[in-house]
Amino acid sequence: MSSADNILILGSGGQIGTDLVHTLRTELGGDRVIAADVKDQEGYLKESGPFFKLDVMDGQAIADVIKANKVKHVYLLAALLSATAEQKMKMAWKLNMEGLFNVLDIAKELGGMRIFWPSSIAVFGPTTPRVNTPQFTTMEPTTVYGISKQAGERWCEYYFNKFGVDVRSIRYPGLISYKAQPGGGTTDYAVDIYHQALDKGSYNCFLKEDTALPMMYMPDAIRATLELMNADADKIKIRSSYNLAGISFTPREIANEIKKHIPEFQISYEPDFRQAIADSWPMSIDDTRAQDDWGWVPYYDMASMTKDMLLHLKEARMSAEH
Ligand code: AKB
Repeated sequence: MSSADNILILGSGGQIGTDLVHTLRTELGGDRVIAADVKDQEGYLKESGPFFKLDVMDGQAIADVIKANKVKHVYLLAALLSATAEQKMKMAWKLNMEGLFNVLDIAKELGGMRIFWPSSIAVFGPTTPRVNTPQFTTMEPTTVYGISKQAGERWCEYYFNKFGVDVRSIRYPGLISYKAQPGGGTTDYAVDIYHQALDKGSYNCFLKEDTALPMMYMPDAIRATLELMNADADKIKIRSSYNLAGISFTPREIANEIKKHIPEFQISYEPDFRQAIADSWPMSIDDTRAQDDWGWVPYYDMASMTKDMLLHLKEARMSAEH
């Protein structure tokens, strides 16, 4: 991508988008990073660079922005996550698939573009080996979200093989961040627990205490995303989506880590429908292919993530008070 070319981030108001826009605008300058979201935004996203109110279902509007702004890289982050998708089945399928088709078709038509599309550990299901889940294995997802992500992976690979679309993807684990809250996921508890620990000193978890899930701190996830997008095309051997591992932990383990900083913190457990989703997903991930192909190495463990999360959330609360 030359310095005259620009980047478009669709779904920029969400959990990943908020951090990605921030990192890219800091690195490249505000003007080159176009933020877009179906909802109008306030503050940083609008003030630090161009912003468009865009629906990913509107392929023509996306194509117009891409053509008018010399966009070469597109990050398609708009999606309904696992818990919401179970409640809004048809809408989740439509949004998660049509948005992807719109962007892949634009890339196919215009040529010379690079697309990032997020997949998820939700592509795996109850028949998948749950510990150290391999890159290539049985994949029979039982959630609406997982089915849409698995189908999306097949389409990404198809568009690469048939039409040469340079599409790249990561199977994100649960993502933990302090800038923006996630919405509608099964792994969301691992963000909320930090907020509630600071605000109330207690947390009522919707998963059982021993439910291990793959997770990752957002700075690692953003770095992985940019390393994948900036890698030479010949290094990207997998065009469906890469397994990516960070940290695996249970609600009890993260609560114990928080207690090291907030000794009075209490956790209780009241599993709901999200328990069945979590039970169908891996407990840990083997990401050897990401390590070998484009050099992936995670930095954060549970202790360093917890220290950093609490520091930033405390700072945000202090600056909100003043
Ligand atoms: C979710 O919980 O739905 C997401 C995911 C693992 O993709 N965070």
